[in-house]
Order: sequence, then C-alpha cells, then structure tokens
Amino acid sequence: MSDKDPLAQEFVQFAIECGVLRFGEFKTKAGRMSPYFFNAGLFDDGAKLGRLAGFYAQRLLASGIEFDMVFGPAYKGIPLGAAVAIELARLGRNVPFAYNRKEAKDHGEGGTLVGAPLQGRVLIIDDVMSAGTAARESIAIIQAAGATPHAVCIALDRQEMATENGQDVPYSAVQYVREQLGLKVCAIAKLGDLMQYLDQSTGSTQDAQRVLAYRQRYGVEE
Ligand code: OMP
Repeated sequence: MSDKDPLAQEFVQFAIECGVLRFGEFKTKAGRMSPYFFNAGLFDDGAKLGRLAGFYAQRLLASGIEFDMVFGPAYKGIPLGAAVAIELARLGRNVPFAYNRKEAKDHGEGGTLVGAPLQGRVLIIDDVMSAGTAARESIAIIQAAGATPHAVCIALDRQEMATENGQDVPYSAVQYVREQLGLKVCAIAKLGDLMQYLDQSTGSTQDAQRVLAYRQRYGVEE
C-alpha cells in the first residue's frame, strides 16, 4: 500500500465528521450504485466552508500549479470557488474570480458569466470528479470565452471509470482531463485515501468491503 497522505487523511476525517462523506447506497450521476457519496453541499456553515477552503488552498499551493484566476462552475462550484478565492487572498495570492449561471439572463448585465472576465490560465474549482461530465462543461465554457482551461482542483477524485456516450471507458475522468485535455489536476483526497482511512478506522468493516467491491468493479489503475 502506498504511503499515507496526511492532508488527505485529515480531509477524509473532516468530511465524515461533517456528514459530507456518507456510506450506504447512492446512485451517481452516471447511474452507478455507489456505497459512498460525497455531498459537498453539507459543508453548510461558515466554519466548515472556511476549513474546506483551507484544504483546497493548501493542496493547490503545494502542487505548484500556476493560474491567473479562479472559476467556480454552477451550482456547487460557485461557493467553493468563492471560498477558495477568499482563502488564497488571505494567504497573499489575490486572483480574479468568476462563475457561470446555468440559465442565460436576458436583462441587466445579461449572459451566463458573472464576475471577473475569463482570461488567462483559468483554474476550475469543483467538488467531485466521477465520470467527468461537469469538468467537460466547464472547459467548454472557458474555451468559448477565449480563455485557457489550465487546471482543475477538486475535493474528491473518485478514481473511477469515465463514461463516453454512456459507455464505461478504462480511464478515469481525472486521467482523461490530465492526459487527453492537457490540464493540470489536483485533488484534496482520492478514493485510495478514503480506503486507507477506512482500513485504519474503527468504523464498519462492511463499508470498507463495499467500497473495495465498488473499486474492483468501477475503479481505474493509477
Ligand atoms: P461527473 O460530472 O460525472 O464527473 O460527476 C461529478 C458530479 O457528480 C458532482 O459534481 C456531483 O454533482 C455528483 N456526485 C457527487 O457530488 N458526489 C459523489 O460522490 C458522486 C457524484 C456523482 O454523481 O458521481
């Protein structure tokens, strides 16, 4: 087993304590029945959001990934991107921030983009990458605005097979975005970190076994 990543272990524990990371039976966007689910919407007070932003910023700054601005994709990426932008500024790295609306507005300022103009190397902040649908949407929005989708930072990489036209493919969304689209990707934690945490914890071994079975069915090799 690979070495433990202390930041990832701390984050998994935090996510479980917040009820963000849960075990049971959940249907994913790609239609898979998953024994665990990460619901970032349950980082639902100022302290939790602030601590979450700290994890993102620490991972990002340690990664050495360069970027000119932060983009938070609608809906869940909006508060995440905002919180990360605030935390980066607090750490002395103030960069512009933008987000999109899902519905185009035909009055006032109009359009679907809000905040700073999309330009330069854009860093996308999002919650989870499973099959990669959300990442592809963000990349298209950034390209359409004439900016460069440069990097993605997510809280959890589920390390499972992406889908193409509804079919499973033998690589993850993170691998696709990194290798095929050429973006830098970093994650606070990965499925592998979650499994290490479950192996060490005093929690249910049944959860650990179900997660392992899911990984054997849908997981990818790193
Ligand atoms: P993809 O767009 O297929 O990569 O799936 C990522 C999205 O799925 C997230 O932005 C969520 O909307 C949702 N999701 C979670 O939030 N947590 C999970 O643990 C799993 C999913 C999912 O449906 O795959």
